[in-house]
Amino acid sequence: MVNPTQWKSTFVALGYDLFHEVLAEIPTFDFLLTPGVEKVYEQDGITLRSIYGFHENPTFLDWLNQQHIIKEIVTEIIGEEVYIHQSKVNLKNQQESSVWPFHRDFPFWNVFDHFSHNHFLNVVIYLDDVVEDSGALELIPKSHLEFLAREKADKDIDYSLEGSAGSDLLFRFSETEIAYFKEKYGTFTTVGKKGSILLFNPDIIHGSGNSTLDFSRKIMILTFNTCANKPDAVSPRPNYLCNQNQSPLPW
Ligand SMILES: O=C(O)CCC(=O)C(=O)O
Repeated sequence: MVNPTQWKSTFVALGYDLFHEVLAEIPTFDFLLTPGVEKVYEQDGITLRSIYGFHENPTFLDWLNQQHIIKEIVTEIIGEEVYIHQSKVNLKNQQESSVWPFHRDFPFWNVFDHFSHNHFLNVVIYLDDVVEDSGALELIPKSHLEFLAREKADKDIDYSLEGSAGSDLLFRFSETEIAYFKEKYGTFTTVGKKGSILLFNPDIIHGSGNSTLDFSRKIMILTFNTCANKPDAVSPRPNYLCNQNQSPLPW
C-alpha cells in the first residue's frame, strides 16, 4: 500500500513523516477506555489528559493486526520482530496545563528504562481531525541529528510520574534552546484529518501548545521497539510506561 522508496528517505532525513487519511477504521476513544488502562489527569486532578497501557487489550490487538500499513511501516523502519513499549492516547482540553513542552522522548527510555540504543519508533494515529487551534503537535525537523552538550547531564535526572506524563515534563528545553533549534530548522505543524498516521523518531524535539477547542484532538501514540533491543537493567517505572514484556507482536 505504501511505497517505501517514497517515504523512508524523508523519514531518515527529517525524522518524521505524515501519511494523510490512510486508515479507514480507527478505534473510538471509549473502546480504548477499558478497565485496567491507567488514567493521567491534568493539574486540576480531575480533567483527563492521557490514558496509557491498552497494548494487551485483545480487541485493540485485533484492530492493530488488521492495519497492514502500520505493520509495513514499522517493519521497514525498525524490523519485523517488535513489541509495543508504550501505548497511550493524549487528549487536549482548554486548560493551561493541557500542553506538552518541547522535549525528546528517547531520554525517558534511556535514563529511566535503561535502553542504550534508540531503535524505537513512534507511530501516531489521529483519532480526530487535528487542526492548529486544537493544539497540533509541532516537530522540529532534523533535530534528531543534533544534541546540545548540556543534554549529556540529563543522565542524572530522577524519575517521577508527573515528570514523565504530566505537563511539567522532564527533559524539556529552555525557550532560548528552542529558539535556536527553530531558527536553524524551522517547525512542522502536524495538522491532518482523522485516520492519518504520523511517524517520528523519538529523538525529534516535539511539543504541543494550548487548544481553543475541548477534547476534539485525541491522538493515539504507539511506541514500538525491536525485540532485540534489550535494556541494561530493569526499569523502576510501571508497566504502562515501560512494557517489560518484550515478546514479539504476532502480526
Ligand atoms: O499529545 C501531544 O500533543 C504531545 C505528546 C507528546 O509529546 C508525548 O506524549 O511525548
